[in-house]
Amino acid sequence: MAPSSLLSSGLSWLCGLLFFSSSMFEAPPPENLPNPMVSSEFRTAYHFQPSRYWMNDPNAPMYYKGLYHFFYQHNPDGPLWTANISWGHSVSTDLIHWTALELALTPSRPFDISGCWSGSATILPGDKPVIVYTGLDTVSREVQNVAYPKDLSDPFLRQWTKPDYNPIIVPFEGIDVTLFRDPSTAWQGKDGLWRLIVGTVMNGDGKAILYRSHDFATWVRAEDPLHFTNGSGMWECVDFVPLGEWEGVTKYLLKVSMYNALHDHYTLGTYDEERDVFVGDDASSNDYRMWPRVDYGSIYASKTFFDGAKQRRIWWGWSNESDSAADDLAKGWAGIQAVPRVFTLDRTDGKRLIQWPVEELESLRREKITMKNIELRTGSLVEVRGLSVSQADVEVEFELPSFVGAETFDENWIVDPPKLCREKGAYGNGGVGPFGLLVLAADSLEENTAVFFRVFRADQGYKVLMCADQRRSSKRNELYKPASGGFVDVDIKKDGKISLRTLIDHSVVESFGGGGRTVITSRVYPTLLLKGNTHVYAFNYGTETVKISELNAWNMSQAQIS
Ligand SMILES: *[C@@H]1O[C@H](CO)[C@@H](O)[C@H](O)[C@H]1NC(C)=O
Ligand SMILES: *[C@@H]1O[C@H](CO)[C@@H](O)[C@H](O)[C@H]1NC(C)=O
Ligand SMILES: *[C@@H]1O[C@H](CO)[C@@H](O)[C@H](O)[C@H]1NC(C)=O
Ligand SMILES: *[C@H]1O[C@@H](CO)[C@H](O)[C@@H](O)[C@@H]1NC(C)=O
Repeated sequence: MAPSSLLSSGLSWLCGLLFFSSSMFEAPPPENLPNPMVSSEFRTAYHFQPSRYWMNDPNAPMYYKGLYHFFYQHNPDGPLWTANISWGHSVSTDLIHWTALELALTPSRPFDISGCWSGSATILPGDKPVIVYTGLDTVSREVQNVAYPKDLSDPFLRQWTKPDYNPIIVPFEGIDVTLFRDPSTAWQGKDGLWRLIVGTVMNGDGKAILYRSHDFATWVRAEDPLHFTNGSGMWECVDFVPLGEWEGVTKYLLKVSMYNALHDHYTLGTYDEERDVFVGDDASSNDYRMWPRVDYGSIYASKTFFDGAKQRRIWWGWSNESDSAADDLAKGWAGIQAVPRVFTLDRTDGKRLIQWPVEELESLRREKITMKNIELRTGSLVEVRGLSVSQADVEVEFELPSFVGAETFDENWIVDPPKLCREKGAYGNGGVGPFGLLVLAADSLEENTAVFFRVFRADQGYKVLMCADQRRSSKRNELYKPASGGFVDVDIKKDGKISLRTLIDHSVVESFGGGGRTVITSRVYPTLLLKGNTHVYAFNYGTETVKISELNAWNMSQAQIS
């Protein structure tokens, strides 16, 4: 949830309207062209979105009695964010095809009358789900509430009851009552007490405030937060979960949505159950600027849940539009979810998160297109033929036979990979790379989204930069078209190769580099989509030859997301 930034985007929409109306007096447009954004071509085919209107944060995902439940922040009255948000609700048997149900939570009681904001689900013993969510009360304080299913025999869990004893947690002395939200899934300690965390900020330091309860109704604040970092600003949508075992120790993931930058970051460590605190693996856990991002593109307010059916941890994340509020009003919808991803601990050294689309997504793949042993000399541009669609899944492995021409890395670049992507770009001036894919590309390449790698020689080994450059993604200038990027934590010299998987879905380009070590999601609106054909190309504009050992690509079917 990101109220003030959303409000300010509403404001810029107003300014846009004013500007537009005054300029109309001087130069009336020659014809009444419809807004191109209203085209259904920009709606997604296999990424989750409601049939219409606004969506933001994923809420309370869970697996219950054979069904996956997905809730989301939703404005049921329009395509813009408003304070009095409700919870949309859909169910699925496979995380791909969804059935929409009625709203699960709507503002209705004094403790949530101004909005039902984000929250999480916990499955209590006896297979009883409970939701804890943030309500905006009559004076817009952020308080935490519980809701229980009205009828446990209904597998769809259509109706939810809010007990009269709500709220269960209210803002405490010393914090801003409007910066205290997004309760996590609860977990039970060895002492039998339930625990959950809520995000806040105190004197500029982001904190995950810990609460304990014996009955899920009465909650007591712990003296110390589970974790905090100096100077990070407000923490939203905190997620604290076991990720996997490494050398007999359970590694925990702490994910925070950093409200100042509107980016999701994470750090890994262990859980000291005696002191009830998170202990970072190294000093970087205490410096939020060192935390890797979950996704280096347009993703925010993400959340995981444990899938008991397949014993895996699944992640959901919101991807907002890169157009304007005026465009959203015209097209009548805004916001999608990234493809659900499986979260695992890197099995090579236990040091990082690995993300990969749920295997169920592969059920949408159609006939396979394969290319093998293709040499990409400098300047090569090779089309992936048979993939002239806006719905595709492309997996490619690049082999790097030589590192001789690698550019020298300047250590100052480490802090700002997007800047490096912007300055170096996709189309030349390389050594080892730039190489990668141009997707949603026009014949003439005047529109394309470039997803690529560049390899640099640093003092200690090589650095791999992964970028998704949206700057040429659309001819429309008024769109948000950043170059996004992050480093890929791999030993590229030892591996001698690197993989890239890119999911293309109309207005989404979601890319997994180095087997899911670095992920970038972009929202793009190519005007050529409205004319039909789009292409996928593999390219290499570095001086060193790169080889595609194998490329597999599929057209993707449409998922049913009603
Ligand atoms: C809040 O929601 C109600 C019901 O959906 C709607 O009628 C009303 O206009 C909304 N108010 C605001 C301030 O958005
Ligand atoms: C955070 O800041 C406080 C006060 O400036 C300081 O005492 C403390 O050591 C800092 N903590 C970390 C983890 O940097
Ligand atoms: C993928 O879809 C496009 C457009 O419908 C079609 O032209 C192409 O033949 C399909 N490719 C394969 C491999 O089926
Ligand atoms: C998504 O939209 C872009 C372009 O308007 C903004 O720059 C981002 O801040 C915004 N992200 C969120 C989480 O609202």
